[in-house]
Amino acid sequence: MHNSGHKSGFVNIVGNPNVGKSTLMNLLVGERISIITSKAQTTRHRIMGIVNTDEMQIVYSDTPGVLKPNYKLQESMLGFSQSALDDADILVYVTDVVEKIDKNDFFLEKVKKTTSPVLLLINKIDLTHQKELEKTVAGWQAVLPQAEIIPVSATNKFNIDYLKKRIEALIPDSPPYFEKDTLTDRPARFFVTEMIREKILLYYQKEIPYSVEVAVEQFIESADLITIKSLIIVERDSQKGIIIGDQGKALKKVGTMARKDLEKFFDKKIFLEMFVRVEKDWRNRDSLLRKFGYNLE
Ligand SMILES: Nc1nc2c(ncn2[C@@H]2O[C@H](COP(=O)(O)OP(=O)(O)OP(=O)(O)O)[C@@H](O)[C@H]2O)c(=O)[nH]1
Ligand SMILES: [Mg+2]
Repeated sequence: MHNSGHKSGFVNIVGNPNVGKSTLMNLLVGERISIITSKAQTTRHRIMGIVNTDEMQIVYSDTPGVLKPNYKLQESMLGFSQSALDDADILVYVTDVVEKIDKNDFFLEKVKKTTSPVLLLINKIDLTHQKELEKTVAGWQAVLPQAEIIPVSATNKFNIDYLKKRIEALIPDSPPYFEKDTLTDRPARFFVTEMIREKILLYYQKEIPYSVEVAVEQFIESADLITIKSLIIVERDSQKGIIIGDQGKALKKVGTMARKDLEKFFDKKIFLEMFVRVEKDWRNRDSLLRKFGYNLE
């Protein structure tokens, strides 16, 4: 392959939890790659979404919100976010209009040291006023002078076209990194686990969603039907009861919501079976974390 006139690069989206990274990712890629909920720590992996045209291939990465790890799962999540600092051709640092600038100083220090161009997105400007926003912009300008600050609203799609233009202008000359028809680095099964996890985040309260992992045991695709056997893993017996609910009603509801989404995503009929299993303290167990796709140092 020759690279005359072709541009390609990694655009890595990082920032604190809940600022709208995944919402922006999906807008930029134009597909529902990442799950989005109002709860912090929705994204747990680094997920790539790839935009291809004849002259360009942009490889976007969505990452988990940055946090101080309390257990091994979160150590792996932070590792994914930090890895995105190292290989970025363009770093997209996302904050929002409510977040304090000094939240997670340790990560910001690393952002300051990157040599790649930094686009600092102030998201959710639909929630603020011009005067407030000017103050926020000035505050960030002082902290990250090298960054180009772009106020946006992902939900209102405000300034997104401008953002895309800036990204396209900054993408370096390079041959493509992936085949030109690739949309993501993740297999179909991954999106199944994510869509089920999204419903669990939406449907259950407090600690439950954070104690849950989803695995796909079986994924059989035929011409018009996909048969899926999935496993919901929890940490304690009491959580298993809550997930299943009175007479299995809660799990049934989650299953129905997930199936509908999966049918839209795959454009096929879905037969979805769900089982719940207790794996004590899985969030701290190396062997299980590896099995679920979390890298450990
Ligand atoms: N008002 C408003 N809400 C937004 C905007 N963008 C995202 N949100 C909401 O913010 C919440 C978090 O969005 P996500 O995209 O999941 O945030 P994230 O940064 O990926 O979060 P983690 O994966 O937990 O780190 C969701 O409820 C979104 O609907 C915006 O421009 N304005
Ligand atoms: Mg996210």
